[in-house]
Amino acid sequence: MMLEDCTPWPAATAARYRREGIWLGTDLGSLPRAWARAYGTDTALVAGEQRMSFRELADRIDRRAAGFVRAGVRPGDRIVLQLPNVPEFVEIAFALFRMGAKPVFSLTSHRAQEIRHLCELSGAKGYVVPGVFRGFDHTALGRRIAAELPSLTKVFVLDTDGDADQEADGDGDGLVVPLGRVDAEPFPLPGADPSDVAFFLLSGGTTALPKLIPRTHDDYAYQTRTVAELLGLGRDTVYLAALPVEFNFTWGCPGVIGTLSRGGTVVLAPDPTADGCFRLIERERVTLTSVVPTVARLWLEEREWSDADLSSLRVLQIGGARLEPELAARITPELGCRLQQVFGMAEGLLTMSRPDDDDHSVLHTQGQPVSESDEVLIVDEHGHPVPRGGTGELLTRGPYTLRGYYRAPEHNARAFTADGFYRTGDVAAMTPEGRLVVQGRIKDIVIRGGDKIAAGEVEAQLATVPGISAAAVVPVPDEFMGERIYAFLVSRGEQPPLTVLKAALQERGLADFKLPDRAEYVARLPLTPLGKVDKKVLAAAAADPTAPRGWEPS
Ligand code: OOB
Repeated sequence: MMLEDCTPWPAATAARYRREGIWLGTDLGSLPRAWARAYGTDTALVAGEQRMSFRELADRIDRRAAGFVRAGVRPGDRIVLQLPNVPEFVEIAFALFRMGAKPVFSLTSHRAQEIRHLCELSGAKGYVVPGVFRGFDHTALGRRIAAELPSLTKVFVLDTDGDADQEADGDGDGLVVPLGRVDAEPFPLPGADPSDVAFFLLSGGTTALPKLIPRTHDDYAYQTRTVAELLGLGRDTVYLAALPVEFNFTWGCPGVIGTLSRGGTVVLAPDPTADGCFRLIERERVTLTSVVPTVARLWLEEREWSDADLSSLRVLQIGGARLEPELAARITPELGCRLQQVFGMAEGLLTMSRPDDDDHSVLHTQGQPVSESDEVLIVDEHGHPVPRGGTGELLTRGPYTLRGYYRAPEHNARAFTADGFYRTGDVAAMTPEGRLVVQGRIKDIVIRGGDKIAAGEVEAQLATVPGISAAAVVPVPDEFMGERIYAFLVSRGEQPPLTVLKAALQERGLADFKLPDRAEYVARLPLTPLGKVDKKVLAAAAADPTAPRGWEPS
């Protein structure tokens, strides 16, 4: 049974996935104990000077699961999880799986706008924060949101300096709980239903507000197992989590879960900067890691200056945004490892090049779907499949692709076909050998250095700034970030400059990575014959700021 307000797979499809051994009835929360039995004192996690064995990890997870129950968290409760790449992220995510609560994976860069929305939409009972992180006080934000949302009754804090301890010592309302106290003698827990939601990922979003993607135990266990197998992971695998762990790419493609499942070691990097990651690759003899193209470019630049020993690195996975073939071609000669292109989405479908693919396919395609049960269609604007080799929108369904966003019936009616295919909003073609070539998008988002920004979300915020009467946001190509955020604005009176606009959006609590990189005032926005803002015209104009604005009154 799936949590309410989710869309389950049709019963016959689910039965087939079980019969065919795709869904094995695995409860993610039970994995760490099984790993501890198989891999015992081998190293599971490395973070800074800290090293944790599989047994230690499983013990900590059991204690934290019991601790959450003691703190009043119940099976089915949603808990927004916002932690950086620290061992506690892994402990807490698995402790929540173990006791049946459902973490909602948030980015550490999320601020008031995003967190309030996530807490409200998910009806979260708890919010797990790092305390003060990179100068931002997440605990204070938690207090503010709890004051607005009665459903939020616990803010769990990693860094217990000050605030949390004070309150735990007596005078508070029990809202703020140090994570150090989420620790109790383990007791038997029933375990979760494998067909139920294990956690929520965030969608890259095409709508003004981010959507929640329910991922079930069965579907995610299948995804991680399949990708780990495809890459031939084993006990000698050392995976570097360079990107944030809450990113689906890092968490399970094969990432953290795939590596641990095969008895490998996960090294948590605090951030993806080249210098730090190169030192970790050398020190820990890292064999596999995954980055977005912008990070890959930084690493190549740093490589020219660095004498770090990267010889242990066998495969660099690159995905999350379009990888320029020129950049792809530099990976093996300059970093000395194989390149694996990954096209993926939090919603499910993953395509990857295979270890034995020829060089040309590795450089120029995004590979094949990871599962034989992935169904992929390329359709024209009427929804009809195009002939092989033709370009169109990519549609997909399969054993680890969602059937509906959480609590979003209206959006779901548009985002899925009647027979359950998810409309990815990506434009792609299929080679005769069945490899995907991603060519563009029809969805209204900007992909800035791998971060996904829904144009509608930024537009809605800009429209609330005094002086602004209309706003349209489009991507503009950028050599370094892939794309940047370009805002066209209409103003009746004053025209606040970019710095003022950015400050206003920050003040409203929008995450920094969504702030426009450039703003241009125009007399009006161009419209399509149907009266919608013509984003094609705007994107072309953004790419060439000196070209005449043809739609403008002369
Ligand atoms: C990954 O997941 P999301 O959910 O942050 O973003 C998904 C979207 C895709 O629909 C596509 O528009 C874009 O990101 N994308 C790519 C790409 N990989 C993702 N566009 C062009 N080339 C690629 N290789 O980004 C994600 C999830 C799991 C693994 C890897 C990436």
